[in-house]
Amino acid sequence: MIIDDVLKDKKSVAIAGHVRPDGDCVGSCLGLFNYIRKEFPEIEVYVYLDPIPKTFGFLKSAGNIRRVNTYEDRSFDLFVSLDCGDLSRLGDAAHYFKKAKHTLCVDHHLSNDSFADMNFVEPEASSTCELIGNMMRKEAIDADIAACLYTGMVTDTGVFQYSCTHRSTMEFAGFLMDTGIDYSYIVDHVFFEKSIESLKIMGIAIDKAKQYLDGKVIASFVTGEDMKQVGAFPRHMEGIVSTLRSVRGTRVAFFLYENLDGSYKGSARAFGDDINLAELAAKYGGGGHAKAAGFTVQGDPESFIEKLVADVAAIYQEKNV
Ligand SMILES: [Mn+2]
Repeated sequence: MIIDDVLKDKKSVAIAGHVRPDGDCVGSCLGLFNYIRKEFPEIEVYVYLDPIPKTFGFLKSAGNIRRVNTYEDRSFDLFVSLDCGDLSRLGDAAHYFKKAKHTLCVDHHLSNDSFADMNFVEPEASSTCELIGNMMRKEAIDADIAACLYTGMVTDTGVFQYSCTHRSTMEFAGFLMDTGIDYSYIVDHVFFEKSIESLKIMGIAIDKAKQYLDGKVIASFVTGEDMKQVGAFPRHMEGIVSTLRSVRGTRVAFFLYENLDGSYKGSARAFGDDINLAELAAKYGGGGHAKAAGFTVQGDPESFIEKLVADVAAIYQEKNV
């Protein structure tokens, strides 16, 4: 699919991604927004996202991101949903999706149910940024667009480390490097750099971590009280589950933190192929990828962790792991 073919007869376009936008979501949305502005200046284009992490504020047009006005009764010629596995994860932007004349979904979530008119869903792809980037006319990709796309590729692949990284990923990243982006800065700024609050809440999470099933599973959680103690907010939780996963011998890591309403947001990471976390997360109303998934649960986090460990134990018993 070539994006120019989809755009050429459109007068108005809305772009949106999933709630609590991450690097791939922000990068793909802003990458496409900047591309349309450059290549199709006659199109009226808007990008709608929840407030983005400050980290991504350096990307071009980050200041142009809008919030949805659910009272506004307008119908875009095209609505592009990026990096979003289902309609509910679009949040308020679903309002414009439902009213749009045409809808396009570009995504790499395993759980994506192809909810648009046109769907380009590749669960094997490293990132939505790689997918949308490959739909663009190569010659039109300048350093501003490339920085957006590179950001999403870096964050979704853990700096080209996870198994979703393919030869095509490296080749496309190499192409983006040639546009003149400051790739060292991007990697450090969007992946490694942390706030002191992030490190402190990670310290608490690591301290509370417990191992199960002979160390194959590791899990931890932090309460709202823990977060208050170090001034941490949900945006400071990035990277904790991957750090837990890095403990030697770990096959699956779980991390939960308390939301303002008392529910818990959980994330899971797997190493190896013996478990499909997207399926496990779906059991609790969540979703994601085989090796990285998320969910939201009610109740006591410790007993929920026991449940997750029992699920993993059952899968391992069945598979003889
Ligand atoms: Mn993604």
